[in-house]
Amino acid sequence: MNDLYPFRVYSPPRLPIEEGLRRVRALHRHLDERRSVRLFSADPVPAECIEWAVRCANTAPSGAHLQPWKFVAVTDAGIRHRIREAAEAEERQNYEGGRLTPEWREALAPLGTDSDKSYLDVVPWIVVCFAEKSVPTPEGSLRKAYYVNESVGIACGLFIEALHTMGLATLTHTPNPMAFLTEILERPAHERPYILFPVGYPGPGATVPDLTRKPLEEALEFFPANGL
Ligand code: IYR
Repeated sequence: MNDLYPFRVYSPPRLPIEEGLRRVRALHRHLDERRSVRLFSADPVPAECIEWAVRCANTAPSGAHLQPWKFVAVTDAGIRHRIREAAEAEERQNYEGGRLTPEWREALAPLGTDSDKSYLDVVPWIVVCFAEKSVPTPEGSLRKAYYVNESVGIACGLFIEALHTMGLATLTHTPNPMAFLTEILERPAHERPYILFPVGYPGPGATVPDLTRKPLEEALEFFPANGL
C-alpha cells in the first residue's frame, strides 16, 4: 500500500473456458487479417480515430507504470511533406548509398521495398511514437523510466491493433536514423523517435506480399515437451 496508488479490488468475471476460446478464435481471425500496406488512400480519417487508437495504446503495461510513450499525430500536408523528404533522404542512403548490409538487402528483397516513401504525402495522418527515456514529473523535473523499449513496443502493438479494428491500415516505418523527426516535430531531448506510422485506409489496388505466418509449432514450445 502507498499513498500514490491506493489498491482496489480487481475481479473481472471468470469466463467459461468455451466462451474464452470462442472469443480468442474470433480475435485471432481478426488479427490474422491485418497486413502492413505501402499504398494508402488519401481519404480523410477523423482525428477521433487517432484519439481512440492512442487511448488503446495508452492502456499498455509499462515499467513502474511510467507510461514512457508520446504519440505525435500530424495531418498538415506541409509537415507531412517535410517528413517525407527527410525520410527519403535517409532511405536513399540506406538503399542506394550502401548503408544497408548486403545481408539486410537480401532479407528485404522479397518485400520489394525501396527509398520511395510517397505514401507519406498521401496518407491523412502520420503518427510518430516517441519513447521517453525519462518522463516528466508533475513538479516539472524528469525521472528515469524503466523497460522503455518493452513498454513502448507493447503500446505500439495495441495502437496497431486499434487501427486495424477501425478498418485502418498502417506500416511500422523506421527510417533509421530518425533524428529528423525530433527536429521537425520539435520534440524535447528526453524523447527518442521510436516508430513512424502512416495511417489511412488501404489505397485502391493496394497489394501485399502473399505471406504466411510461421506455424504455431515454430512460435510456441511447451517445456518440458511431454509435460502437459
Ligand atoms: N527502413 C527501410 C528499410 C526497411 C527495413 C526493414 I527490417 C523492413 O522490414 C522494411 C524496410 C524502409 O522503410 O524502407
